[in-house]
Amino acid sequence: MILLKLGGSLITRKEVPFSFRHRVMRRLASEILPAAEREGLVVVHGGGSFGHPLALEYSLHRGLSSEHQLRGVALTRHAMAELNRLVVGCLLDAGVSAFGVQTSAIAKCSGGRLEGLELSTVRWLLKHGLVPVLCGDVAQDSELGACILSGDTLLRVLALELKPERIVLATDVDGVYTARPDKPGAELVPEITPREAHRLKLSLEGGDATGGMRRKLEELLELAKHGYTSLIINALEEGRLRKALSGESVRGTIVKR
Ligand code: IP8
Repeated sequence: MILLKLGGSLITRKEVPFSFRHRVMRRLASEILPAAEREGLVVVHGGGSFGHPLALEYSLHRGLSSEHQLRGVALTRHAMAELNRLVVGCLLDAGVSAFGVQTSAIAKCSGGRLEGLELSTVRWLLKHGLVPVLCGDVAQDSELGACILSGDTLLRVLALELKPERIVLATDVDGVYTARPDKPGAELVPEITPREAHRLKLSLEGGDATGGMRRKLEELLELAKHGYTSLIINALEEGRLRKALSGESVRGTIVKR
């Protein structure tokens, strides 16, 4: 089984609120189809310019402290439902039997940490060869009232539960860099292990409501400690996602034990 995360900055234009990259997602869907036909597949996608602007505007990543934020909770859920519908639509058009699963209906958090994930629907879909499509979402939180659950955290917990053979994070950059990728001298780090991670001088972008590349790497390093290897790739490069999903070696960052 393969676990695939489609980054929010890959499938949306991050700088333009609510702008879905239809053409990119249609191509990604056609690259995903062979993997979906060959083996089990679970897709998680991020919030991009649908979830993050609202989460930040209503400070949902800090939990609930005022009534005014309730509208933000509802609007963020609505935005993520819309993005999920668009992703699932492209996958269906490409021939993938995709099935949107509402993350906020199956996740329980506490203090911003994901504590429980009710996976019977996901297991049922996988058993019958359907492709569950989950997303980062606003979620119930027993301490904070509500929180923003990142698709990267969701990916880590799904991996520990579903034990995939392959984990691929498709983003809009080639992988983890030693400095901001647009800075002169920035180099792609081809492989990172938990042991070496603290020695690498990485300058990682935080920035959005859930911590950007830094959060991504932390979650993957945690998975590496459990023996899972994952691969971060730039899926804006045509054909790279298809190759990564079939296990071919491609440019990117491998995070492993
Ligand atoms: O983009 C965040 O998911 P991520 C989801 O995977 C929301 O961190 C609602 C902002």
